Amino acid sequence: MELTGKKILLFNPWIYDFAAYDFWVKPLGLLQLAAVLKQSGLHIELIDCLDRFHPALQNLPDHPPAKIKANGTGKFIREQIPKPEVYSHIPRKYCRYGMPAHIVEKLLANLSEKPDVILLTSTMTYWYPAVRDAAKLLREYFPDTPLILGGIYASLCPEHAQKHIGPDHLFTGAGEHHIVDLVAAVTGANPPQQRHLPDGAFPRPLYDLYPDLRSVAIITSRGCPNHCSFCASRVLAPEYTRRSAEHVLHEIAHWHNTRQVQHFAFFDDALLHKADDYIKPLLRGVIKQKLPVCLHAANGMQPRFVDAEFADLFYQAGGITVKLSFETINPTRQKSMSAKVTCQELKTAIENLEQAGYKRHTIGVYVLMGLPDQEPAEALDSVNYVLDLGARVNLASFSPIPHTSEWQRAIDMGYWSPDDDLLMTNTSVFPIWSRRFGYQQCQDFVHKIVEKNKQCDVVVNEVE
Ligand code: B12
Ligand code: SF4
Repeated sequence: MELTGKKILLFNPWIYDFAAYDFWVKPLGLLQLAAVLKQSGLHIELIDCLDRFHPALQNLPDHPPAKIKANGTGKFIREQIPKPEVYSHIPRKYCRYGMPAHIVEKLLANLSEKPDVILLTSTMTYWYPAVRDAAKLLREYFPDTPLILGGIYASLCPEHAQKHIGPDHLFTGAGEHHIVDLVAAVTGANPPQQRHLPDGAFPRPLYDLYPDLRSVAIITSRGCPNHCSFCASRVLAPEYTRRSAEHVLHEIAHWHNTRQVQHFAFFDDALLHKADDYIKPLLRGVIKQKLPVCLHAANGMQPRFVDAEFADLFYQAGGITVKLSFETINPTRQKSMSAKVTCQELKTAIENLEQAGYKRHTIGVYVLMGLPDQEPAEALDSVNYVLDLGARVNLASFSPIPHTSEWQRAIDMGYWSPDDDLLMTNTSVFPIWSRRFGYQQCQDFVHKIVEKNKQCDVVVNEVE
């Protein structure tokens, strides 16, 4: 049986959380897989529950059309849903963010053809109930269609995902080089002899699947050369690989020229790695082609590499969102946790950005709160250091991600158990500190910081 012509449904589930906000979010993994499958002649349909601009959402009686801020971000539609038992002590609304369920059902019912395979993705570990509900709904509509689950949650916690989601097949890790064979295997079709994706290559995500495309998420690499104790990057991608800067420049120009996309958000773990050979030539290309785009560094950039030249190029190329990784003022922890930044390096990076034309208060700096052996005073001192530099604080609450060394430390210190519900890895519930100090004390701490300076964004709350 031929693989060509098989029908694939890609499904990106909702977010279930206390808060969520659309920071240019796109299911990049699924879109990369879609590109590979399309090259092999398969027919692709996408239901992205987080697509705020889907035509099916534009004339809803209960919800006004999606608004887009000048920086390309915006609010999701949300509906309150019952709070899981483990969250009963959290005095906040728990919601489904994204397309209302009845719209998703309508899209499923109106699919042009019954799919031969469904590819379901997953992101944060603590969003698994949304993945479970998506799988249940997909099973109702297509009980005989094989359901394959992949993505970040599935890769970090495969046993949990197999038990709670119950897919027909569970896939861990990067999928580009395996997806065609996997789809062939589950449909009983012959795998193609020709491979369209050379080893190590990155497919260009298939954004063609969006009827109304307002922003594009870009990833230039997989993995990270650093090894921070709280991060799962190495677990997800043990090796660091990157596509060519020309390929990325072409992608930006293509979406701008063909779909008038203005906002491009980099999702890289380490965007400034080998900046002289990579991001700087890329930015020069954007400037040379006079592409009137807005660039967003969605994840924290390493201050050490924000030299005067990079700052200048990013500014000239349309760099709007600048986020820097700092995490803590504590020099011992800086060394033991990542060795990727010092206080002086942050100061110099901010000076370089200011010289390039950025106002200090527009520069976001990530400060981490809630590590197992961290006292609130350390987080407060870190916040004060950033505010004294005139920059904005992005207060990020720690999530104990399975298999990371900080997760192990939390277990060793008695604040965490491998049997704890993954819902408790949610940053909004202050996984470790709420056990040490109580949830309300953590909230008060956050509010104190917000009150101290309105320039301070709280990542756990800003997504309200
Ligand atoms: C971009 C990014 C963000 C963006 C967008 C997040 C989003 N909602 O999508 C922003 C900057 C907003 C963000 C924020 C945060 N993030 Co973040 N983020 C990432 C990052 C760097 C990349 C994700 C990505 O797009 N990867 C690129 C695609 C191509 O890879 P992929 O999705 O894995 O897909 C591949 C495979 O998984 C597989 N695949 C995927 N789906 C499927 C399906 C099938 C069927 C198959 C077969 C295969 C398959 O094939 C794909 C191609 O190879 C990851 C780290 C990482 N390296 O993955 C962290 C990560 C997901 N984030 C993390 C965290 C902690 C956060 C924050 C909570 C930080 C904080 N403390 O405030 C916040 C809050 C998040 C929120 N409320 O949305 C953690 C996860 C935590 C957890 N417990 O799950 C990660 C893993 C980083 C880390 N610290 O280790 N994040
Ligand atoms: S630099 Fe960022 S992505 Fe890399 S290991 Fe550290 S936290 Fe993770």
